[in-house]
This record gives sequence, structure tokens and C-alpha cells, in this order.
Amino acid sequence: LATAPVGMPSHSVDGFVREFLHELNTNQGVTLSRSSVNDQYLALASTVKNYLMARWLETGRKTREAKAKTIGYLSAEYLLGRQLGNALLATDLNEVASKGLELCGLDLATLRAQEVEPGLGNGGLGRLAACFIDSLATMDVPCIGYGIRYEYGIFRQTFVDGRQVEQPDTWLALGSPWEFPHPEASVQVNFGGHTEKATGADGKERTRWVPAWNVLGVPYNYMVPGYLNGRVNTLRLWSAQATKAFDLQIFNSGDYAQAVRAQTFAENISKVLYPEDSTPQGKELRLQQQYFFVACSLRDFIDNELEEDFDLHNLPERITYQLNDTHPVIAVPELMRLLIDEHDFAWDEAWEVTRHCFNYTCHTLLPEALEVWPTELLGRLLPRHLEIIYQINEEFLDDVREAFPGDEIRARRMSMIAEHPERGVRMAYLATVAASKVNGVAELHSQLLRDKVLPDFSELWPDKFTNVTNGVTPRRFVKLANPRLSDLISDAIGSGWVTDLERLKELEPYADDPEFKEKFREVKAANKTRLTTLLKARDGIELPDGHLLDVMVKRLHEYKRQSLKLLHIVSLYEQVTSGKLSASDLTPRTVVFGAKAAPGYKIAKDTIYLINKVAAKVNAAPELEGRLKVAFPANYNVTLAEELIPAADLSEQISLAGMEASGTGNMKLALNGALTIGTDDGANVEIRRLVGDKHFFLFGMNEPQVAELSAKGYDPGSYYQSNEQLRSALDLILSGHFSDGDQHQFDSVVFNLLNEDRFMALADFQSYIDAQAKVEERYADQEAWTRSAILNVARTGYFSSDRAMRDYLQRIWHTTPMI
Ligand code: DL6
Repeated sequence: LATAPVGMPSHSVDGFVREFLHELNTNQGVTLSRSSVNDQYLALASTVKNYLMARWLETGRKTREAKAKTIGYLSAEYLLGRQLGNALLATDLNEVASKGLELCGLDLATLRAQEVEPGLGNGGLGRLAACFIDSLATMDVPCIGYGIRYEYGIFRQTFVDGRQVEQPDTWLALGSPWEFPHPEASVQVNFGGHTEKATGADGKERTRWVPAWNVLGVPYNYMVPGYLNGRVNTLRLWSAQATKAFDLQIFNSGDYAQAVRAQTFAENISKVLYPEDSTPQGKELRLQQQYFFVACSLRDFIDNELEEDFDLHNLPERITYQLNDTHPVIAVPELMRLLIDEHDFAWDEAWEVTRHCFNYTCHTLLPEALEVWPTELLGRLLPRHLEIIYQINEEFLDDVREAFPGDEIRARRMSMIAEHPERGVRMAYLATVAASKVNGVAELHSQLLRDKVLPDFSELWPDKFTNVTNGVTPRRFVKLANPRLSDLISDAIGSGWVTDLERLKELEPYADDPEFKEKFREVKAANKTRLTTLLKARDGIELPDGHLLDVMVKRLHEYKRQSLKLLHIVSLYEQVTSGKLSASDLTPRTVVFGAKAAPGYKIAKDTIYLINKVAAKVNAAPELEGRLKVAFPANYNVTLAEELIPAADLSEQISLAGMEASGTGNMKLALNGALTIGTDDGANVEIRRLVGDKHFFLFGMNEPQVAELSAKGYDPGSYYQSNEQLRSALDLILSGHFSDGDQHQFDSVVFNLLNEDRFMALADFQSYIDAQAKVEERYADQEAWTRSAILNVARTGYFSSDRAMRDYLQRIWHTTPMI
């Protein structure tokens, strides 16, 4: 009885209704007739959890019994999206729930819409983590996702007169039914203080860390259900709390207000997600967050997931930690510290275990995104860890000197300790040295990582470097988000594609089947109607019928080049309103933007303002009525993505080549039948190779051309001078036309483009315009367009996160599913 999990409730409609009403009465304390929508949503969530519970408990039992190797995914971000729909999908309860709720006079869609998504990530990196844990559960691979339970996730974006205004994300305000807190299993995390040498009873000298303060990490468990396979893995997010000692000390001091302030100080650690994407701020609280969650996570696995008498020398047989970018890299010295200081390992023994436990994924090429922590800060916050890092570095540099005798310059280049602009620890170097494998996230990115970011390391250890191209979960981004397309696909080729996405290839012959093509168009049209209804209710935005839906959704960043898309729009507007172009020659098109800018990133925020100002003019121009529309719904998030992506015709992936590590929106859009207009960047390269040149609109310089132009000296002004169309567009912005006559309103954006243009938007402008002309030509031939769209779906099955997980299992983790 002690180990037997609870039984599963019945899958009958009656059984479901009984369970639901029971939850409504006992958990919410209301009757159906007195219940609010929120009560009903919370009761429904509890009901679905009950169906998952037995599987969850059984998964834990099975994994422990098998002593299976677990993937410890260490990520500071998880951008999960709503949970209810996914849980219903994983348990095959959609129909039962829908019918059961109907019997109660309720509507499933309304209850689903009540859920506030946990936005515990900024963008691609966090969403990737969510896709990966979904795939591992679906593939029956033991995995614990470890991260932070931020009280406030990514801010809620609103527009006030076209400017971005950030509102707090109160995702916990109406209750959070998907989490299971375990305060009794809290972990203490120490900070500050100093180290000292002490000789033990055995006569050995050891280093002792004497910390100055500590906090508690409270674990909150979340279910990660596999798709229809009975496995439910765990996501464990840590929340910071003041320790008892903290409380006592405070209350004894008699200063109650100070006591509460100090408590708040401790709890600040998990208070808020840093909203910077790609450009981390070197803030002390961020380092506290990073250490906090990895310290909790390492201790948790050793104390709670392993047998009491487990010999930690064998730790790599039981866990492999994946470092999701540099954010969790402080886990490396932490594991060394645990083994040496708390488990009495010798240095070499500890290093042997540690270097077999970690692997590192790099998600960027932007130099400013590679974290460097000042040694002053590290030494103050984590003195013992800094000592350990110094020693790892010393031993590593000895190896470098041995491999390259006399090459002191190389040794200095490879040091984990940067000397300029201030002394700091290069976390990417530490990760690379400690990791068994280092991977980039798309072929081009992995190659540039080897050749440009870490060339000395790849020369020293060529076999350490590998690529795993990212992927996305077909459950959330096709099956759940696009039920109409899913049904059409399943009717044609069966439903096996949901867990074996390469089977979409079987759709290829249907690209020439008139009946299928017609149905495919109907699906797209119905998805556009669904989006139109949503945007009208959500944002008051009217989407015109029958337009090409041109979608650019991603974080706002200069390298992603929303400004290039904007120049295209301004140029169309300028040409039509000045009479150079007849509006009737334009393909009716609605451009939809979705983008959040980091609150402190001025150019990005000004670009958002400019997009909104341009949108206002375009949408009000009578000449463009029915021909061009710009929509920018606020607060792009996973929930909105699930509505936008299925409706899209054109996917804008227009970063400067060599800058976007992979992209995953590009994959989601192609899988939902959008054609890509894109540069040879990130995973676009592989998308184009797979779908074929004819079904992808390539433009712009490739990475070697970018490097060449950069080396020659890039002069954006020369493009302005020589390209009349570009000049007219920029001049119109400069004239104050979009800023009520204020000619300097958009200086930050336009002067930057004209004088610096770090991401070479002006150089790629003409090529982009030419590619857009090809888009229009293809779209005018609906038969050809539909064929290309179907082939995009059929040929992008490779981009499933299941495939990415298989690659990690084979190339990096060296483990297999449990079945
Ligand atoms: O690998 C996931 C995702 C990529 O698809 C994007 O191309 C990349 O920009 C993003 N990286 C980040 C930056 N984080 N850091 N450092 O979010 O990762």
C-alpha cells in the first residue's frame, strides 16, 4: 500500500462529471450554480490532475526502481504556455471533458481561456526548454527540469499611445492549480562570508566556507505529461524564502519593520524574471538567482533521488546535467564544492565526476550575451566558488601550456578569467572546460561557435563540439494549436505523425491533390477567421478578409531586424501615397507584429513606437484601404502564438546572417504551412535545404558575405545615397510624417540605421524588396502557393523536438528511453 499509487478516475463522461463536481465542491467550496469561471477552471484543472496523478507517482516509482539515468535540465527559464489544454491532450480527455462540461452547462473553451500562462521565460531559450521536457516525457526518458518559480514572469506588455508600457505579470493571482509546493523538502542555500583553512581530526587540511547569510529554496513540482504514454516527468521550480534562523534573529532583535524588510530581501531572489533577452545585465540579484536554483537542484538530486548509500563517484551514471546556456554554469564549482567540502573527495576525484556530469548548450553568438561575472562580485557572494574556479582555471591552463608549449598568448586568451574591462569570470569558458560536450543549436551556429566564438577550445578538443539543431513540440504547436490542420493531416496519413513527425513526408503527394489543396486552404482560412475573432475581442483589431497574413513574431532586437520589415512597409506606403505605385498593384496584405522589448533597451522600445505610429498612418490611409494593414497586438506570448502561427501565410525570419543562433518560430510557422522569407541564418539554412529553394524566399547576404563587408568597412550611408526607394522611405520617417511633425522623434532608430546599422539592414534592403516581389507573384497563383505551403508542412518534420532529443540522447547524454 505504501508504494501503490492511487487509481486513475474513469474516462467516462459520467465519471468525469462526478470528479469535476467533487473538485468544485471540495476544493473550491462552491456549488456549480454559485461558482465563478475561475472556480470552474480551477476545479477542471484539479480534475485533470487527478487523471495524471497515478501516472506521475508510477513514473517516479519506476524510475527510482530502475535506477535509470536522469536528465537534469538546468534552465533559468521555462516558457511553458497554458497547461490545461496540454494536459487534456496528454490524457486524451478533450472529448470527455468537453461533453462532461456541456452536461454541466459549461464551455471548455471558456474555461481554457481563463488560464493565465506561466511566462517564466523571455523567448526562444525558455520556450525551447519547455519543448524539450515535453519531448523527453513523450519519449519515456527520465528527466527533471530544474528552474526558478518567479513570482513575476515576463512583464505584460501594454501600449499607451503606441509606446510599450510594462505591467507586472501576476500569473499567480487567481490561483495556480498546476503546482505542488513541498516546503518540508526545502533546501538551505548559503551566500557571502569568507573561507578559512581548518585541520580535521584526521590531520588533513580542508577549506571551510563560512557563509554570512542564507535563504531557503522551496520546491514546487509541476507535472510534465508525456503524450498518451503514461509517463509524467517532473519540473521542479524553486521559490526563495527566508530561513527560520533569519526570522529568529530578526524577531529577537525587536525591530519588526527591519525583520519584514530582511525577509523580503531573501524572498526577492525568486521575485522576478529578468526581462533582458540576449543582453543579460550583470546584476547581483541575477547571480543570486543563478546560484540559488542550481544549489537547490544539485542538493535535491543527491539527497532525494539517489539511494542513501549511493557512492557519488558513480554520479555520472545516474545524472547528466544539461546547462541551458551560461545561466546555470555556477553549478560546476558548486558540484566540486559539494564533493570536496561535504563529501570529502580529493580534487582530482571530484573533477573526474564533475566533468562527466555536465554538458553545455550555447544559444547565442552575440558577444554581449556571453556572461562574464566580475570576480569582485563572485568573491563577495560566493567566495568558495571563486577559489574553486581559480583552481579549475589554473589546472586547465597547465593543460593548455602542455598542449601548446611556449604559446603564452594562447593561454591568456583561453583563460576563464578576463582582465578587461574588469576582472571577471567568462562563464562560457568555464562551461566549455567542464562539459563533456558543447553544442550549438543549428548547423550554422555550431560551426560559427567552433570557428569564431570558441576557436581555441575547438582546436584543443575538436571532439567536444557538436551540433543539435533545435526542434519544437508538435503536440503544442500543431496538434493543440492547429486542430483543423491536425485533423486534415490525420485523415490523409493517420495520426502517427504526432509522435513521429518525419511521417509528415507522407503528405508530399497531397501537394498535387486538388481536393486536399482545397481543404488545406479552407483550414488556413478558418484559422484566419479564428484569429480575427480573437484579435477583435482581445485588442479591438479588425483583420480584413482574404489578405496574405505576413507574420513577424519574436523578441524585439536590432539583430532580428524588425526595422527592415518596417522599411518595407514604409516604402509601400510612401510609394502608394506619393502616386509612384498604384495600390491595386499590391497583393492585399496584413502584416502582424508580435514583440516585447527589454524595458531598458531604448532603440528596441523606440522601434515598437515607430511600428505603432506607422501602423496608425497606414491603417488610416484611404489609398491603402483593403490593400495594406499593419496589426501589432500587445503582449505576444505563447498563448497568442498558438493563435497567430496557424493563421500565418508568410513567416518573416530576416535576421542578419550569422546572428540568430537558430530560431524556433521559423520551425513552428513552416510546420503550420507558412512560407518563409528569410536570410541564410540559424535554422533557416536547414529549413530551406529541406523544403527546397523553390518553396522558400531567400534574400540578403550570407554569413561570409557579411564578414567580408564588415572587414571592408560597412557604410550604411552609401546604400541610402544610392537606393532611391530606401532613401524615400527613410526621408519620410525623418520628415516627421509619422511623429506629428516632430523630426527628431525617431532619431535613435533612423540615425542609428544611417550611421552605424550594426546589423546591416540597409545593405539587405533591396534584396528583401526583391524577395517580397517574388512572394507577391507566388501568392497571386494560389495553386502554386498552396502547393508550396503543403510541401513546407510535409518537409519540416525534422524540426520536431523529439528528433532534437534523440540527437541529445545519442550524441551527448548517451542514454536511452526506459521502454
Ligand atoms: O536555442 C533557442 C533560442 C534560439 O532559437 C534563438 O536563435 C536564440 O536567440 C535564443 N537565445 C537566447 C539568448 N540567450 N542567451 N544567452 O534566448 O535561443
